[in-house]
Amino acid sequence: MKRSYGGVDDSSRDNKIKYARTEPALKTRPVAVFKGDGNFPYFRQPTEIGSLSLDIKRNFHNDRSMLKHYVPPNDIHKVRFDLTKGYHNFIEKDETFKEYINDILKWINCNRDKFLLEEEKKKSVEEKNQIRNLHTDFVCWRGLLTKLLCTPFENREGWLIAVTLYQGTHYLCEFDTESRKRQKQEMSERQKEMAYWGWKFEQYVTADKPDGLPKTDEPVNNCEAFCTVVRSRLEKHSLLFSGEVDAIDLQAKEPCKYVEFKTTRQLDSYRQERNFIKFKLIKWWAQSFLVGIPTIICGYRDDGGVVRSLEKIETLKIPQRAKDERDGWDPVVCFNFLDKFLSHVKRTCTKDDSKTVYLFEWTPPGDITCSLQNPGSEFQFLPTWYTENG
Ligand code: 0WD
Ligand code: CA
Repeated sequence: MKRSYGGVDDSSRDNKIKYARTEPALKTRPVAVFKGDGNFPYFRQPTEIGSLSLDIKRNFHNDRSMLKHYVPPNDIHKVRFDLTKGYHNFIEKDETFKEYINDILKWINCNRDKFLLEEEKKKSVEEKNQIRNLHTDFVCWRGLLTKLLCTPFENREGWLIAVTLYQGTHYLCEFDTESRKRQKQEMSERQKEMAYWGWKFEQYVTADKPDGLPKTDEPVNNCEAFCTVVRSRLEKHSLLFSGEVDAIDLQAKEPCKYVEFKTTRQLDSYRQERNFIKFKLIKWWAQSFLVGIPTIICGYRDDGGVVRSLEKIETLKIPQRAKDERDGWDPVVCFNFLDKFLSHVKRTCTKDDSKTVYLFEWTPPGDITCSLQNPGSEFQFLPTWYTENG
């Protein structure tokens, strides 16, 4: 029999049921709540357990093929990088195709052995292939954790995070908020050009090989990517996440030789520097700190998109600059908040089912709410190729 979806009494159309159980909404303000005893919560140094590459067609490879090498200019204080160059040949990633966390799941499927416990490693190949438990509490992209860390100090952009508990692991996946969708649609030509500047900057300072030279006459693309996969722990929460890494600097003295590239407008006044520290450096710090990247290479540009100088910023020295500012941000608050949020997720998402989605929503400066989505909702993100063998 054909089902009617038009009838007024068909309640199954309403996929979204407000989560009305005992878990109250999680507060994000006042930030003093997340000061705790003032000490940093336990955060284990992230360790790289693998990596993945995405080629120009965004196809997954379980390797380091897309890793780039940092090629510093002769004089970092005096450069001339025209970031608008080649804008009309930009090969842009298809943003309409949503990738969810599929590439991380592909990496997990290629690296099941890395999740086995010591006693499980002794079992037969057949038995080992049956083991789906990752012995990991959370799996997500690093960008999602960056957003969570910045939440206590963020006043503009909210977020939408879908969570599915599957075989003991909480998988987290970000979705665009309505406001973000609107912003993307309404981007002006100037904004699109400025978004290109960041990608072009990377091309000016990288090569495919350690002794290679930058090829700045070739088209820039934002499809290729190299991502590190790391394991870490925050208090009671074991984490596996992956983040894009811009390049490696084989000359670096630090044990982690990865570097992050950023561009920003040159700072001309104290007010500009203050805003840079308050609103931009928090994001730069959170992003690089999460995967243990010690160095950020910052390109200072003018309004015409020409970089005139570079600066090496040490990730670990960033928080002190924030503390020196009047009502700056505090890394202790960021990490305590993340710990509290992950505990809240564990308390709230209790049904272990690959098709059940808990949707967490946040609009600053409000509370974090959660709604339970029924199977088949637009927020369901674990693919059957990942779940059907388990
Ligand atoms: O939730 C996320 N962050 C998702 C990321 C959801 C689904 C896919 N991805 C992809 C990104 O496109 C990227 O290739 O995963 C890869 C890395 O994720 P991430 O490291 O967790 O992302 P994030 O830390 O937010 O951004 C790191 C870099 C960006 O560098 P800048 O300097 O701009 O922070 O990843 C790149 C970009 O280089 N990136 C993107 N590249 C193409 N299209 C995009 C995008 N939409 N977003 C970030
Ligand atoms: Ca970057």
